[in-house]
Amino acid sequence: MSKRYTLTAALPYTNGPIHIGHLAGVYVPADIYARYLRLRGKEVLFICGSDEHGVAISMKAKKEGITPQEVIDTYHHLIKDSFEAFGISFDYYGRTSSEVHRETAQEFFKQLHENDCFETQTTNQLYDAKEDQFLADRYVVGTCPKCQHNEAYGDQCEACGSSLNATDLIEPKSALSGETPSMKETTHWYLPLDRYEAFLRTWILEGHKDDWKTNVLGQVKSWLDDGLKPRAVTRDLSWGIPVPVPGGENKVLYVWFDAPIGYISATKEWATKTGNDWKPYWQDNDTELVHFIGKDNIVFHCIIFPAILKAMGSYILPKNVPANEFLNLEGQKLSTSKNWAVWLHEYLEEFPNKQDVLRYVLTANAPETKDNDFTWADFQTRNNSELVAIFGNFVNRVMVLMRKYYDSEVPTPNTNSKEDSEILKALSEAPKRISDLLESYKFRAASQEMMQLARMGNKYLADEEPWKLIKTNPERVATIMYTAIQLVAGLAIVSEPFLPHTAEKLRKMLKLDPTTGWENVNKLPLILAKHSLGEASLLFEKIEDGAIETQQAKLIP
Ligand code: B3M
Ligand code: ZN
Repeated sequence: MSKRYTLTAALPYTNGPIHIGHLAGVYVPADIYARYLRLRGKEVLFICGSDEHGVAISMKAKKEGITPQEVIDTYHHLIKDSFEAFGISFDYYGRTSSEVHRETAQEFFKQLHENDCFETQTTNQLYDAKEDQFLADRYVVGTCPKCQHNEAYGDQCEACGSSLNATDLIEPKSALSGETPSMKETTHWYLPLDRYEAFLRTWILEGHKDDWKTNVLGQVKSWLDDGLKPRAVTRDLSWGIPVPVPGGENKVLYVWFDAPIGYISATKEWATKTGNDWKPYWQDNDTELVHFIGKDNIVFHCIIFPAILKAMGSYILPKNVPANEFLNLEGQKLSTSKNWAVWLHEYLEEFPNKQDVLRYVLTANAPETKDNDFTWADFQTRNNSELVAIFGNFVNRVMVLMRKYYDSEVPTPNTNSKEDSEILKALSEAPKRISDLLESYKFRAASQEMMQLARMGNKYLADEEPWKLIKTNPERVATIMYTAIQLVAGLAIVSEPFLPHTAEKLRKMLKLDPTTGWENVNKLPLILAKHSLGEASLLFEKIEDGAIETQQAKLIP
């Protein structure tokens, strides 16, 4: 394992709230990984923040008749609060409207400019004369030349996922005025991606062919096989970071040039705040950089940003980019504009204190290798039949019996039976199995290993029936309950990455020594005889049909 980890999660655009698709694809897996590494005692810096530039923001402002600043202030706070509520444990949550970020992004641009890492090109671009505005990215819609979808944007077609140039669109229309644009000449800086083709091929397709996800390798390969072209890194817009070189007047940096640099500026801000040095997190070869993103961001994190980092010279490259596929909702694509979504801030109002339930459902059914579906029925089943009936039930039974038989003081065990030894062996081997899965970004399978421990505990109690033996063989019951409480303590530790709120409650209930960590689980016991346990509290509760029907009804347009 590496010395230090810099983990980044895609910076959400602050043009709207976030929904379960974001959580499932990016933030929950990133948080599981961060929490796991911290539990292993690693040095981890987990970075995110708001992506506050780009056309998405100015369009939203225009639509609502407010300023871009008002848009970003509203959503920055809403999104940040949602993340906090779900226990996404960022070490720092920045924003790309900050001064440090402007400076950092401009420094990158200036250095690349000085080192002749850019080309300039003067071309005809789509122009909306009525609005006196060049049309790029989301300012222009039209028909996708690849799949004929008629609502493709000037930067990307959401139907087929192709990345586009505004001038590629068939029958383009201005998203501002609805007019057919004219052409007007303009000059921009381009990053000549073609210069990096050989390097990218060797680094990713050869160097990472065994450890990167196949969906990521597949996209990278198809980009490289198509041949990389120079990509404009400036825009004729007013909302963004000013281009800091002569000729850059009235131009700003392309949002995808500045946004990933946001990870670095956020690290700088964190370092200043905590009295640390930011450089090792980005420039030391002993640091493992991992970008958590959704599949629509692969090209930016595997091709464009690495090309920028490489051109800068002193930066490390990502060790992995475990991009996820998309989550659908009740069989349909999540859509902000069609309001087909489960918004996190609304979920929190309707299911207060059930953050871990959603985290669990989204992990157990994560879109890791293919698009996956979230349904409210599945949400209910996972809650009622797994979290309540297996995890919660096991913990509760142990706590109740401990109190009833021993006034919550852990009994001294007698000789282990074959069954007890098997349980302890399985428990001590679980961390390794879970670690191996987590370290290969198989979070779904890892969550099921965790649940399997609770399942095993339930079966153990059902087979041993301590409630029947207590009168006739109390010595045996002491051993059973001692064994069972080890399993509960093991769950308190290994469940933390997945169910952080629950794990915290469990630790309190058990009065677990706070230094007890991942490594202790394979050096049992976790709890000694005579240890006094705390009060049991409810971990999960059943979700009734009515609550599910309310959610399903909300989705009917
Ligand atoms: N804001 C796009 C997105 O939310 C973008 C990610 C930036 S990561 C540097 O899909
Ligand atoms: Zn398309």
